[in-house]
Parts: sequence; C-alpha cells; structure tokens
Amino acid sequence: MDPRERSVDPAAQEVLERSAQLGAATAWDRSDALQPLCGFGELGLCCHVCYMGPCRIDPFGEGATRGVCGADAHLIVARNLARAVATGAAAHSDHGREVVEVLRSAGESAGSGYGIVNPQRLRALAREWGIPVEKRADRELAQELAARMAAQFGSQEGPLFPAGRAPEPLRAKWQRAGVTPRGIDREIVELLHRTHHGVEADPVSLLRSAMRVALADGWGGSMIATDAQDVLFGGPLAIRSAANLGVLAEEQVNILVHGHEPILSEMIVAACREPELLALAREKGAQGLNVAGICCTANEILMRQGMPVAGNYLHQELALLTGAVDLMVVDVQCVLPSLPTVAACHHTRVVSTSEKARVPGADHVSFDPARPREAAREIVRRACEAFTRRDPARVSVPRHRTDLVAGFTNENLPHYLGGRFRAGYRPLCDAIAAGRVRGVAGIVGCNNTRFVQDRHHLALVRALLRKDVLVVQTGCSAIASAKAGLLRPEAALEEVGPGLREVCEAVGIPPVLHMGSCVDNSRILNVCVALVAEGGIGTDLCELPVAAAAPEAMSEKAITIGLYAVASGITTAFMPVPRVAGSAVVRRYLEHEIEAETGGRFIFTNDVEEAARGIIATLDAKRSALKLAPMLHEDGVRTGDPSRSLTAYDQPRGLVALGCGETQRRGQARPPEV
Ligand code: SF4
Ligand code: MSK
Repeated sequence: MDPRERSVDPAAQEVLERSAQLGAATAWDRSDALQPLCGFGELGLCCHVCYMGPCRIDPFGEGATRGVCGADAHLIVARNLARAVATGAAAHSDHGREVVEVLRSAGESAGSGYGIVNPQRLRALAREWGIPVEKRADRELAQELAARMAAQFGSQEGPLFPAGRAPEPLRAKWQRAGVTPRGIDREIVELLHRTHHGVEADPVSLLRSAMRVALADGWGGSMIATDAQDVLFGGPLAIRSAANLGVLAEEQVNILVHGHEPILSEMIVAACREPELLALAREKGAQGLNVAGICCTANEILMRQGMPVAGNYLHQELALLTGAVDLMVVDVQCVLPSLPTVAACHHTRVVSTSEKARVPGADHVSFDPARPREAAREIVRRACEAFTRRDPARVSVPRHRTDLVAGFTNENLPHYLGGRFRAGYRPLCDAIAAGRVRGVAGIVGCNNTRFVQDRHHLALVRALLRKDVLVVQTGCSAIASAKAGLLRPEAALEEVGPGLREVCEAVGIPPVLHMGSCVDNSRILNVCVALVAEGGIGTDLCELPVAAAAPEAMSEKAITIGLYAVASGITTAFMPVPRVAGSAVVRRYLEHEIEAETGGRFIFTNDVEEAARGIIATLDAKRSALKLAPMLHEDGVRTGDPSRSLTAYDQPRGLVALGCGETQRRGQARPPEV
C-alpha cells in the first residue's frame, strides 16, 4: 500500500515506508487484513444484547426482519448507538471524577503532591457554585468545591449544576424534551438499563435518553474535568510549541506520554525538570530529558506547559517505530493494545499506569494520585535506563516538525480579542454581524483508518477558512492542523478568506484556535454561552452562526460529543456515517426531527465536501434568520459595503501582538485570569 493512501502527513508516510522494512504491523495493516468489514455491523443491524442472539436484520428485507425477541432494525440500531453514547460519556466522566478526587486530596493535604496552581479560577468557580469565599483558604475552598463537584456524579434529581450555564431558552428546550441532565452516573445507568433485553422498545425514546446522557457528559463530566484541571494545573494561555515526529530529540531521553488525564502527564513533566533526574539522564549519556505527547494528553501538557506534540491518534505506533522513543507511558483511552508489540521492534519500553487500563506486554507502574511524584520519578528513571539500550544505528526520526500556537480558552479569548482594557467577545460578535466572519466552527475528534490520516480534518478546516469561518479545534483534529502548520498565526496570511484575515490581523489571533483536549470541548460550549451573553448574534446556541464537525471520528466518545453538541443546538457533521444506516427511523430523527426539539441536527456523511457545504449552509441560514449583514466577501471577492470599518477593535495590533511564548510560561508574567 502506498503510504500516501494512508496519511497525508509526510512524517507518517516516511515511517510507514520504514515499518515494512521493520516487519511491523500498524493499525493500517490490521485494518487491511480485516476487509471487508461486516456489513450488518456497519449498518448497526447486529444485536448481541442477549444470549438468544446474536441476531442480524436483513437490510434488504429479504431475510430476518426481527430478532428472536421481536426487536426490529430501528430498535437494534438505536440500542447499539445508545450503548456507544453511554460508554463515551462514562469515559469522559470517569476522567472528570479522577480529577475531582485529586482536587479534593489537594485541598485535604498539602503533601498530596498536587497543589492549587490557579487560585483565581478556584475562587471564580467557588463563587459560581455558591460557596462563600471571603476569608477562606484556597485548600478549604478546593475541598468544598471538589465535594460539590463529586456530588454531581451521584445526584439523583438534578438538574446538573454546571448545565445551569446554558442559556435559559436552551434549558427550556431540554425541559420540554425531557432531557434535562441529572446526575452523571444515574443517567448512564438508566440508559444502560433501557438498552437491556426487553426494556425500552421505542427507538426515539431511547435516543432521547442517550441525548440526556450526552448532555450529562458535555455539561457535566467533561465540563467538571476541564474546570478542575484548570484549578489544579493552571488555566492555559496562548503558548508556542511544535508538533510532529520531528520533536523527538535524538540526543535526549525521549519520553512520550499518551492517553488523557493530566494528573499523570503533568507529574511526568514536573519530574523531568528535577535536577537529579536531569543529572541521571546525562550520566546515561543523554543531553537531557525530552517529554512529548500523543493524543489528548499531548494537548493537556501543550496547553499548559508548552510541551511539544509528537502526533495524534494514528501516530502512536509510528512514534515507536522511529526507534528514538525510550519509553511511552500511557493512562486511559485511545491507547492501542498493540503498542508493546510495536515497541518490541526497538528498545522502547511501554509503561501502563492506570489500574483501569492494564496493557499485556507493557510494564506497569501503578500511578497512585496520593504519591504521584514517586511514580513519575520511577518512570523517568526507567526511561533513562532504556536510553542506554537505544541503538543509534536503528534510529530514524522524520525531520518534520511544525511551529504552532495553542492555549486558547473561553476564559482567555476575550483578553486576546479585546485587549487588556476592553476584554470581551464584542470584536468577534461585531465581525460576525458585519459579515467579515461568517461564523465559528468547532472541528474536533480523532483519526480513523477508514480515511487517509488527517485528510478530512485538513480539507474541512481549509474549506471553512476560505469561507471566512473562524475555526476552533480540540483533540486529535487540532493536532492534525498543528502538524500541517495551520496553527501558526501566519496561516492567516496564507489560507483564509479576506474578511477573516482582516479580523485575525487586526485582533492578533490565529484563524484556527487550539482549545485543548476532548474534555475541553466543554470550553467550546462555554464560548457559545459567552457569545449569546455578549448579544447581537443570537439569543440561544441554536441561533448563533456556529456549527461543529468530527471529520475522522473513531471513538465512542466522539459520538457522545456529537450528540451533546446537537442536543445543545449545534448542527454537527459526523464522518464516517456512524452505525445508523440500517434504520430510517434513527437517521430521520438524528438528521432532521431532532432539530425541532434542540435546534441542532447531525449531518452524517463520508464526504468531507458535503460536510463543508452543510456547515456553510447552516451558518448562512443562521445569519439570514438573524438578518445579519451579507458577507463582505464571497470566494475572495469583495461583495459587501466597503465602508464597514473595523471600529470595534483596538488599533490593529498585528499577529505578533498575541504575546504568546516564553513570558507566559508558568511562574512568569501572565495576563489576568478571568
Ligand atoms: Fe436478538 Fe432480541 Fe437478544 Fe438482540 S435482544 S440478541 S434482537 S433476541
Ligand atoms: S484522543 S478520543 S482519538 S480525539 Fe482524545 Fe484523539 Fe479521539 Fe482519542
């Protein structure tokens, strides 16, 4: 197979060439070996909910039309989808629970190994949660906030407290549809109960229950995870770094962190800055310790620490095949079970750390959040030992490495948009209202071997930028853009429509804003809430000219995220078509009828151009409903009134005025936390 048919990333292509010489099988090889995939499974028509099955429904109506129990195609498809949503929500929310427990222990004991890096955010959250803050110590507040956050998981009645951030019209819609989220655990358990053999038999009712679970994730588990992480590890600020396999340093001990929870990766970064461990690395013949990330944990330490990103989901095996990684440490989610086998091509050690995620063939260092530094130091020591076994003759690191700016959040974006004295979303709202910026699109999610790696992400981002759409990104999608150079502020000069370019240059932001990891999709919800509050471009999320997409979705978390976006009123393009094609009822509800209940809908497609057209049409329809000014430019040609000026902005500050970089690293000058 031509590597260009597998990835658009030249670094990936280079390593894929080499994988054949090494005799290593990657996800792409295993995917090829599995073709053709099961057609029943693809359509969502295989049910294995009980032991009378598995039952497969004939999509052509010629064979079985019902399972042994009498379930039809619609129920089976809805049930399969609902179970995926429950699993995705459980993953994010369990991540959130872990972080809340760490926040509680940081409050209880100064010796927990974790501290309160961002007391301003702690106090802002405490006030929001109704906790008195005057004359109270940070640790006391952290304990009380953590207790209240933890209670959200088991709350029996609801509504979920953070969901109160949603605008009132949206909450009223949820109330009418009966999907106002209650406690996270309760929602997940109830949905799984409903999918048990012989319980819920109405597919649409089941989908509404899945929506409720998804909302408990987006406005609950994920939002709590992000908030608690920002308290513990610091609110991100715009920061420069680099991405792609070229960040691996041949002369240093290379440690890759992979997975999702920053409670591990932050400690690894901290351990690598300890003089004793740096000395150990030098003693072993290395020039230093180099930590880089894969997948969402990469985004976590990129956003807060500026650590480089080695790659997104499909880069995890490729990084190991370079022979330059001494140790890869993993926690939970998106970790391929194949890693130890691939690592065996070289000297590389794979270390699992979570009691929830043992990986056969990997070493295991139990990461106890009560004693995190010890585990982190042990992992770094093992990496130094592994370095001594590295064979330089077998190392081949692609030279591809791209500069980036990341670190945008709903809290700091007003500062970057409005400047120090006029922080706020007004410049963005005005730019949208005036037809300079068409709208905002959140492009998120994974890689998937069904598509050429990164091709859909990049095609969609570029198509939307050309149409003056400001793009915000998270997860592996953001890493795809980073590798392609789209997170460089200068990209505004090269790849975007004239209206958006004018705004980016005047305000000083890149046209693609990296907003973090998968749980940080909650930041995008918060941006939407802030745009509604700012006023002028819609009174509810569904009225805003915003849309979302997961162009290469892979995980169950992705469908959960898609569903909470749609349930929040945001139309979302989802590629590939999830396993819903076997039911016209399910497709009709999720792609059309749901819009009457929430204001958002899914666009299911495998075609990225169709997705781009759908998003543009959605944004234009919202603009037209709001009677916003026509776009100032169409396809690069000025069509609107040139007298519309940039009066809402500060004096043009230029892209370099972003102020990102070294001065904003922790412990140095920082703009005020909001
Ligand atoms: Fe078959 Fe019904 Fe059992 Fe599913 S629940 S496996 S359709 S009998
Ligand atoms: S890591 S869920 S592959 S985005 Fe969040 Fe990437 Fe998707 Fe995992």
